[in-house]
Amino acid sequence: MTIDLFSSQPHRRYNPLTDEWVLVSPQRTKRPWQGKQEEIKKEKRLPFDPTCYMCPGNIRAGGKKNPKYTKTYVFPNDFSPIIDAKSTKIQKESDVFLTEIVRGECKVVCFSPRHDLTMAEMAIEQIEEVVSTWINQMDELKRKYNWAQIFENKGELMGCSNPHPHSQIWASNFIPNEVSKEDAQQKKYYGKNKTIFLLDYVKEEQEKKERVVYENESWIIFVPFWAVWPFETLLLPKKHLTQLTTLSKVDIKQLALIMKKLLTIYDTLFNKSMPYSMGWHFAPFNIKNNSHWQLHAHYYPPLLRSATVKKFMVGYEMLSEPQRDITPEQAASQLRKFI
Ligand code: H2U
Ligand code: ZN
Repeated sequence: MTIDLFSSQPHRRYNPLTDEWVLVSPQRTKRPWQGKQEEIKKEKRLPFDPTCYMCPGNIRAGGKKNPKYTKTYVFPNDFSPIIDAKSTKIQKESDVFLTEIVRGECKVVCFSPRHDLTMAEMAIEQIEEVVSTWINQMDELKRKYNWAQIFENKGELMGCSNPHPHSQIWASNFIPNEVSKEDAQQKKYYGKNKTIFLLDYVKEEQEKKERVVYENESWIIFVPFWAVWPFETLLLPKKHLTQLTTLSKVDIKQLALIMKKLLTIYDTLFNKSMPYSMGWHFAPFNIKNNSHWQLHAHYYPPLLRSATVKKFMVGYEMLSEPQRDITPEQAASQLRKFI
C-alpha cells in the first residue's frame, strides 16, 4: 500500500509504543455532522478571582489557605486519589478477585499566581519555572515511589474542574497500565535492535517530514504515525534522555520555547484556547535497566474539525479499537500552517 492509498483508503496503523492498533478512515472526512456542537463560551478571566480555590491568598475547598505566592505553587491535593497506605500486599482471593493496596501521594502545581494566563500565554521564564518545579518534584518523589504521573487537564471539555492554569502529579508505588505497556514495548525493541525505539523513530520522522510539526535545537514535535486523537502530538528530546530530571538548563529553555510554540499553534487552529490532556512519560524510577526508555510528552486535544466539534471515544472505539478520520499527515499539515 503506498502513502497515497493511506490518504484515501481505510487502513489500520500499528502503535509500537503500546502494541495496539488504530483504524484510520480518511474517506470519511467529508461526512456530514448533525451531532453535538459544543457551545463556545467567551471566557474573559481576571488575573485574580476571589472565588478560585487556587488563586494566591484564597481558602481551598479543604479549608487550607494558599500563601500569597508569586511564582509556581505546589500544594498537596486536598482530595488525593492515592494516599500513603500501610501495606502493599497483593491480595489474591481467587483467579477472579485480585487486588493490591496502593501507596502514593498527589499534588497540584499552579503554573503561576495569574488566574487568567494559560501556558501558551505565559512568558518563557515562567514556563521554565513550571518545568523546573516538575523536575524538583520528581527529584523528591523518586526517593519514595516507583512512578509519578505529571499531567495537565485543560478546559471544561476535558473535565478540568478549575480554570486556574495548573497541572497535577500523582505519585504511586505501582506502575500504571499505560506506562507498563510503554516500558514492555521499548524494552522489547531494545532487546531486539540494541537501539532506542523512540530515537530511531525520530530519525524516520525527520527524514519523511510529513508528520513533523516543529523542531528546535533540543526537541521535536510530530503527529505520531499511530495517533488516535485528531491533533494528537508527541513531544520529545532529540538526544537520549530517560528522565525529566536530567534536563540541562538549555534543554529546559528549549522545552519552554517549544511548548509555548505548540500551545500557540493549538490555540490558533480553531481560534479557541485549545482544551487537552497532556502528560509526561519517562523511565519508572526504580527499574534496574532503564536505557530502553526515552523521555516524551503526549498531547491529546479532543477537538476534531472546529472549536465546537469534539471527538468522542465511543461505540466501535469502546468495543473494538480506536478510529480516526483525518490522517495524521493531514493533521500535521494543518498544524504546520500556524507555525
Ligand atoms: P483538575 O486538574 O481535573 O481540574 O483537578 C483539580 C484537582 O485539584 C482535583 O484533583 C484538587 C482536586 O482534588 N483540588 C484541591 O486539592 N483543592 C481545592 O481546593 C480544589 C481542587
Ligand atoms: Zn485562580
